[in-house]
Amino acid sequence: IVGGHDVPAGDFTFFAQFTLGCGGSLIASDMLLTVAHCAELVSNSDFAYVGSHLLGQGIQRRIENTFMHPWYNADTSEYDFLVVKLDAPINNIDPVRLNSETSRPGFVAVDRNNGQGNNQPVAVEELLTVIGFGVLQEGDTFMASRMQEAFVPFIPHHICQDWYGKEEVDEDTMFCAGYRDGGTDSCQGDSGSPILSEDGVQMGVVSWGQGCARKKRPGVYGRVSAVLPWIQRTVCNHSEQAP
Ligand code: 4AZ
Repeated sequence: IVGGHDVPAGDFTFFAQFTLGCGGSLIASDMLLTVAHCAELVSNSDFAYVGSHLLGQGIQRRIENTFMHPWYNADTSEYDFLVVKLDAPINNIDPVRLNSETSRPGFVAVDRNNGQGNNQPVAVEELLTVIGFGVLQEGDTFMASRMQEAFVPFIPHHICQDWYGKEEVDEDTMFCAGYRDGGTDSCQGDSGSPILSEDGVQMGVVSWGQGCARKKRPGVYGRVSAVLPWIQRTVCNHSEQAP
């Protein structure tokens, strides 16, 4: 994460780290969500660590199996999702809630006049929170030793696509978040980490971007609502603890 700050101990306990890098989130007691482009690294990791804001700490579980989204396209990054089955459940940490609203992330109405005058509420881009142990600057070698969080606004698809130009941003399966002038972003090592709404619902997964925190090159996130039925089916079919 570039341009973020340390996460307080005890926040985001559903966060999962893999030994070799990449992040994820606890979505059922024995299931994690991450990205398909981390599949090899996840499979080769000795452990997933869950529940700690410190690198290489937390509850340890082994990776028992991985389930890649069947429509994952490594060339376009469409459907960049991977569900991971752990060898044993984690019963004392609440899983994250996953977003089901296809209209989100998007815009939230905010009354800019503080309810005093006649002004109508205006639509502003939803402010999202991305977390992870990825590098603190593009080109850095070492992961962050403490979990970082950064606030990044949702970016409408037509604007993000205009900024990225020839590079395709698929609106159905991705969304962008960040600032026109950069400065705050996810970065290398954050892949698979969750991006959350203000009320703590997971809206996306860190998927790709051109560099980190560059002007007009915001982070691109896998859109959770696009694949929620697949996630729920996969958890239901493979979790030994499904509700
Ligand atoms: C990466 O290499 C990576 N700025 C992750 C996120 C972003 C760029 C690169 C988004 O894992």
